[in-house]
Amino acid sequence: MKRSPRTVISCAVTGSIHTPTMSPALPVTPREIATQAIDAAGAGAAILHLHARDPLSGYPSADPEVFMQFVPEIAAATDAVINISTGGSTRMTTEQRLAPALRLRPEVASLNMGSMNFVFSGAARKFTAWKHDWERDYLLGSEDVIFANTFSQIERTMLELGDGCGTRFEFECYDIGHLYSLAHFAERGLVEPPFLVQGVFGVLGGIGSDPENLTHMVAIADKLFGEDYVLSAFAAGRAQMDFALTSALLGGNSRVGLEDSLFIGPGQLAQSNAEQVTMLRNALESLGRQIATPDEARALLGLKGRTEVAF
Ligand code: KMH
Ligand code: ZN
Repeated sequence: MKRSPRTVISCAVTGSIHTPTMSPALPVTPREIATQAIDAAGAGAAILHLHARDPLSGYPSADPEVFMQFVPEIAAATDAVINISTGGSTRMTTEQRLAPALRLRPEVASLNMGSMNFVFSGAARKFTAWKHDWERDYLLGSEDVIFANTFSQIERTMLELGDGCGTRFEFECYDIGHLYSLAHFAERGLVEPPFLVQGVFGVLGGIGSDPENLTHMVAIADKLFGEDYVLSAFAAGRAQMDFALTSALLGGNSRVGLEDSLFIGPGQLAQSNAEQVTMLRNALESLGRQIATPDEARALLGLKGRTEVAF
């Protein structure tokens, strides 16, 4: 592992797993996404991982024009690294998922390293009344959908977004096998180090949020990539803060955000993304760790710089 001298905190602001009824803090409109992203950067997030939503319904959106209603504002207000999702939602086509990043040409985009079940239906059984009529079926429907990330989709993303736009990737690895897939593409020369390996734990359909799985992922990544990778990790749900902290203490980096957990503690909804970033930052600093600036993240990851984007 290429150890990070100071911890790079990523914040994933809204995502496509949670729905508006599940938390009043979940940002939906461009205004809400921009405000919360800017506040998260102010709290110490060096990288902002961004999805979009339909401003009225809150349904996950891949419309580049919706992204353009908040990304330029965020970029004007912070020097944070903008990371545009190519995961979108599990209901989107490859074309839809790639469109925002191809339009915005960000410094970083996520790239999901394997097809899988990606189930987030649990919440559907916890609520009986919904703000929007799409929410319950969307959540339950995740039990009948494959999150498709074929090798040809991955290769296309590497060519069109990586080579074509100079965008580098947050490689989302939901299981140990995804590391070997990344190694395959690296061996073919389709991606260059340093690789930002984002360990994703606790997604139903992916590897579980047991700490042994994080140390095992690190052991295999060390074997496959040596100093050519930078670790980051997060867990969806209640283990979010544990994994963010553990990854940092292992010499890696951390991701938090309402995209993957709506909580700040057991049974306590977070009031904002910034609240999660602040909790993590305070915990790390209390242990003597320092937080990386956006430019330190750029240097660590070999990013192209914020003037080379299309927003
Ligand atoms: N919500 C995470 C479990 C992406 O946007 O490309 C996965 C994620 C993928 O953030
Ligand atoms: Zn995401």
